[in-house]
Amino acid sequence: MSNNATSIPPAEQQQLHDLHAQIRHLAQQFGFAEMGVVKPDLEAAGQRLQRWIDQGYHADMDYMAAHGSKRYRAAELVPGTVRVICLSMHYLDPDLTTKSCLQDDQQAYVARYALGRDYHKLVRKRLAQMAKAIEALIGPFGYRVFVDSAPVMEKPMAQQAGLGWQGKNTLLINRRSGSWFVLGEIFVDLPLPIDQPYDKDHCSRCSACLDLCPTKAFPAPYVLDANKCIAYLTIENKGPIPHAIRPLMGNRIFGCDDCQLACPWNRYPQATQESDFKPRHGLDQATLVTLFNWSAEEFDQRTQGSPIRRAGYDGWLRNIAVALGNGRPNPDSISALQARMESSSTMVQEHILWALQQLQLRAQQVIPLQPLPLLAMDDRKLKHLR
Ligand code: B12
Ligand code: SF4
Ligand code: SF4
Repeated sequence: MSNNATSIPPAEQQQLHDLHAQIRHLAQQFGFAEMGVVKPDLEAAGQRLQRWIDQGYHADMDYMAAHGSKRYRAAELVPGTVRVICLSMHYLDPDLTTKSCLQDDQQAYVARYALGRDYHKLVRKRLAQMAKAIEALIGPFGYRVFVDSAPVMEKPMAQQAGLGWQGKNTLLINRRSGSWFVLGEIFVDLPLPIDQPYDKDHCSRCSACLDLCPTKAFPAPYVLDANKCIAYLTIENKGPIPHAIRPLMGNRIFGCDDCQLACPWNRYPQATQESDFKPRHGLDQATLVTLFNWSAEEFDQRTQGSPIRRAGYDGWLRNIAVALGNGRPNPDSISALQARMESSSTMVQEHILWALQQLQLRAQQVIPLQPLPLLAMDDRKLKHLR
């Protein structure tokens, strides 16, 4: 840790040092796994972001290009900011059966972060409580809390705060606990001592995430093309899913975790302490047909406070139709798809038709079940996954 604020009198420096220690303690109390303070300098990350956008890798996420330099200059986003407190919270429920879910073509796979309560809500609440607790220690100060709720480059910022390194899968990874966590920040006007950046990269010669991504969405290590990423296509994308990608999605209906499941740093993941991340409505065990049969009202009611709401009902049906089309041709799937045909939007109808066609071709043994690259991985490397 360094003070990096030589103009501050020594007595005040000591107070800030003590405050830093108190904030670390508060972070633990509020359920955060890691905490680090940074005076962000994201100019290099900002340049890479611009290259990424210029190459069109942000797909239709116009908001990624909309805020210019605010995304990598903290003081432009929140004037007066001199430090950012970066925090991480684990979300993986240790009771989940992930491998067996991916292996079962009749079951729905929902990204592990999205099975319970929306992390944006939970983390933002904790950040606000933590800022209030700091206020109780030192009196009023300037702050704003964010959790993917503003144009902030959260991963490079957290790397500079010492929370981990950005792996070849582009996610922030912590050497002790892997990558099953989300990030949040408190922008403050306090000249707190800063933590050391995490300058090591433990990816080394590994390329498991790149090799096992089902859609080959990484044009190069450390660079993701969202146009090909199942997480983008099932969550952010409002339009149709490209035909070439559909057969590669397996049963993933909301988000994708393969590039984390493949990562050796996730072999001993830290479990979440939050009951809010426990699966709701049996989403971890649900069949595709059950979820496809949810009415618009059921979708609305069951996704309250859940990140799944972001896909919208049409997106939800679109995604599940594709997953049904990737499975074995059984009578339940076929009749569920047929039953939805008339009442659905043109976009969903097109996906239903595609799915029915796939099932027919599979019934005629013209096309096989598509093997998932992750599940072809050496069993010894997957033995930590249930
Ligand atoms: C846009 C976005 C997406 C997009 C694009 C993802 C991406 N990699 O950019 C989509 C929809 C695909 C997505 C998917 C997911 N996301 Co997302 N997403 C974001 C968001 C909003 C912005 C990320 C961003 O700035 N992308 C722009 C690109 C340019 O940035 P970058 O990937 O960091 O790129 C860097 C590297 O390429 C690097 N680089 C380039 N060349 C080189 C070379 C070397 C040698 C090195 C070292 C680096 C390097 O420089 C770039 C800039 O630093 C953040 C929240 C936020 N506000 O930051 C969440 C966030 C990254 N997502 C998150 C999660 C959990 C996911 C999913 C796991 C969800 C899921 N299970 O489906 C997947 C994972 C997919 C993946 N492998 O990234 C978490 C990640 C937590 C973590 N441990 O890292 C975040 C931080 C949200 C949060 N608050 O916790 N996401
Ligand atoms: S989330 Fe899935 S599709 Fe996207 S990069 Fe990772 S493995 Fe590939
Ligand atoms: S799978 Fe290997 S290359 Fe990919 S992020 Fe993990 S350690 Fe790095």
